[in-house]
Amino acid sequence: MALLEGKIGLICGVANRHSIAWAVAQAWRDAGAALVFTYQDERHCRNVQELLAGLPHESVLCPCDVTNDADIDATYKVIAEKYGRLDFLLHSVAFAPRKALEGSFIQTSREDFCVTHDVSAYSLVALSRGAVPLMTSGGSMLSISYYGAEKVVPNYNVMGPAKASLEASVRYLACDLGPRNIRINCISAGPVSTLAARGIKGFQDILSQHAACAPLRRNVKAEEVGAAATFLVSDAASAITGQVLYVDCGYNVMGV
Ligand code: 0WE
Repeated sequence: MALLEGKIGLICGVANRHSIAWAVAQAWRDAGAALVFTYQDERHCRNVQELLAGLPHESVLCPCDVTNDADIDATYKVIAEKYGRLDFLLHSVAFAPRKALEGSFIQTSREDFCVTHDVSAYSLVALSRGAVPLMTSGGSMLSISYYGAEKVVPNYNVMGPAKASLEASVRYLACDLGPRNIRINCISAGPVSTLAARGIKGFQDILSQHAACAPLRRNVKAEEVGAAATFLVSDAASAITGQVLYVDCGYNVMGV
């Protein structure tokens, strides 16, 4: 039997076929899960619809701006009505205003700091709280982080503190959710060439530097994040919660 056969997963954060969320969705689907997808706004709706058209089974699609509590409630209402329960949640959402990802961190405005933390970190707290009533027989949640949470990566700027907040939130959520047999972890992924990443000045240099320095001497493939995501939500990881799992070709262990 496939690893996730008969399970139901919610995927937040697919923008297009390059998204890490899409790689995770394909891995979970291949492992037998039924999936519900959210999309950010009308601009992303068509993209996600087109991707889902290529899937063998019908998937549910809900609009959900993660900064809007009513959208989050509506998403869980759809899941409650269609399936009556939920087994997994993927949070693969981040945003910082472009101008905050250039120049120096010290120049970050209050507004840009708040928006970045709201979209990239608080949204995990809101989404996980909404999922709890549906995870009646335990469950597993997963978010995606990056090394900039713990070390300074030039231009990652306010996203660094936001990912640090995300990782700390995973630990605090693990404590709150553990008694219900709900696990939550995150994957710290090496740089992947997604829509969000391509918009960044010097991203190609980041990719080459990563490949040159990582022990495996290459970059991470989105499918490798998907494979680790499948492991983390499966019963094979039943005693793992509150963790950051590095899927980065070993980059984080290097000193120089
Ligand atoms: O978390 C990320 C990307 C996050 C991101 C990217 C953008 C680009 C376009 C958040 N918000 C925006 N807003 C935009 O307007 N990564 C791990 C990829 C990434 O982003 C970087 C990196 C890496 C790696 C930004 C600067 C330096 C390195």
